[in-house]
Amino acid sequence: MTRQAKHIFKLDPAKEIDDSTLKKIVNSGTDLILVSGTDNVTEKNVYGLLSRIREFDVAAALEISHPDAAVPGFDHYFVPTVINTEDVNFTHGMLVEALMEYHDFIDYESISLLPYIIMNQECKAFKHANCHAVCDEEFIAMIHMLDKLYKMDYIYIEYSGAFGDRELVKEAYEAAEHARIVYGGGIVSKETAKEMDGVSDIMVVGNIIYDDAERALETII
Ligand code: 1GP
Repeated sequence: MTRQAKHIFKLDPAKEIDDSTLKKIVNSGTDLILVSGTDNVTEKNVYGLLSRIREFDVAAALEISHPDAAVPGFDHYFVPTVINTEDVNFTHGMLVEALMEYHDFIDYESISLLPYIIMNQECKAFKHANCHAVCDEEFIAMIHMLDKLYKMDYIYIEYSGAFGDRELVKEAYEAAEHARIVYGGGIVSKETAKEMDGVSDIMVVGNIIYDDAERALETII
């Protein structure tokens, strides 16, 4: 289901969204609603958002930032892993800990690992996950590693809050033979969506939903 997706709206359970905006976003024709956030994600606000999304006919996935906020009822689950972190906890440390506790309850068929290369040094996640800046050569090596050695289904190139380096994203897109290239960051209009459309498999749109929902709708091209 999600491997075929082209466009994803990312909703943060800790942010307010009114009913009419939510209705427009979920009925927009997007392929997937991804519920995901960094701060203040709780079982209560994830469940609250899921029940509102479930009033409409759209696929919904949860990115599990903390096992305590893993809520049943989504169509799919993503577990993030950060590739350019300096801290092993963000690659697999927290994940191993979670599996020690929850392995018996997990339906592995409905979970995908989502490896992130976080490129925007100013974004919250870069600092939160103790990332290091990646040069172009290292970036492409990471793409080959994730695609050909780890054989990941997805590689998430994260520029959250900023529009990325299109040429570099294009190199990744051309280098990946198996993984779907997921691009996120600074898609705020039809023009920016069109620019990244030809160089990525899946486009993720976040902040603009909260800043200007009408423009967010234009990103579906
Ligand atoms: C954030 O990649 C997503 O995790 C989307 O980025 O908020 O900049 O659209 P924006």
